Amino acid sequence: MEFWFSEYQSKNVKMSYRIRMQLHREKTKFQELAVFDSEDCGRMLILDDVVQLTMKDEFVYHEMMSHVPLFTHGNAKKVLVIGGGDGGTLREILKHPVEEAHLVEIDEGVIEAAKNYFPELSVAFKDERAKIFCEDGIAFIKDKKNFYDIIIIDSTDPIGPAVGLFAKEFYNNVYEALTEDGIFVAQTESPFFFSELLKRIYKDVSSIFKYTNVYIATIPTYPGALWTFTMGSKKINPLERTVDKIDFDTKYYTPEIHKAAFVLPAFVKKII
Ligand code: AG3
Repeated sequence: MEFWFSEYQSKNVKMSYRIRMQLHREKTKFQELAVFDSEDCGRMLILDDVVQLTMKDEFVYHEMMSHVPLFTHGNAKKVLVIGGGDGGTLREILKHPVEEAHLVEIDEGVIEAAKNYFPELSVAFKDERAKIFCEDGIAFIKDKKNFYDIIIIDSTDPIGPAVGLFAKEFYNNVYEALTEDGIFVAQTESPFFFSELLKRIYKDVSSIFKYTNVYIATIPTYPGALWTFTMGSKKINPLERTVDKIDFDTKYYTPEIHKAAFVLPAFVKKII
């Protein structure tokens, strides 16, 4: 008997995974959550039928979400992740000598699933520099002023509870919560399937931050495979920063990749 899981990558494109076993399924307070063990991609976390991560390629996304802003900043002490309840982004942040890494995840179910099924990611929760808040990130950030060096928005797609994390008003609050040389990064979807969204975000972020840059990575299990991250920086020009060396292990990120990631294909440049 064959058991397949499919995600609609767009209205007319599906990506399917052959599943070995369903490990968990529940309706949390906010969404439907599933953990599958798949043949070729290993364990996968699914929220509302959308693949959030697979063990095969999670390193690309989590390394690029974290190391690009952290090395661009160069001296981050306080870092905030909004979303990212699986712990993958936090794990990468904690490879840097930060003092505090806060994570605000709205859905406790995601944190529990990570603890039970993704120990390689949720290992980050045990670090004494990590502090986990089960709250709405939009409300959490409103009263924070001039506090975080880096803010990373590790959200789901802009549907359901994540819609507000793609709004201009939220980016304004992120700006206020950052220190004077602070940097923020958000995952901003595929330029193939979500070009309008990317365009709008770029416009909103540029109207708030001194520097706005998009960078890219290849993530085979996300729609379009080519994925964008949008960075807003208050003072540091990301394109003037070079990274000489890194003193921990990575699987995707290197100093060369850091530089190359800001080089955009012509059609992406045209979108933004
Ligand atoms: N954040 C979700 C990325 C969006 C995936 N979209 C999709 N498959 N349609 C990932 C959370 C991992 N920390």
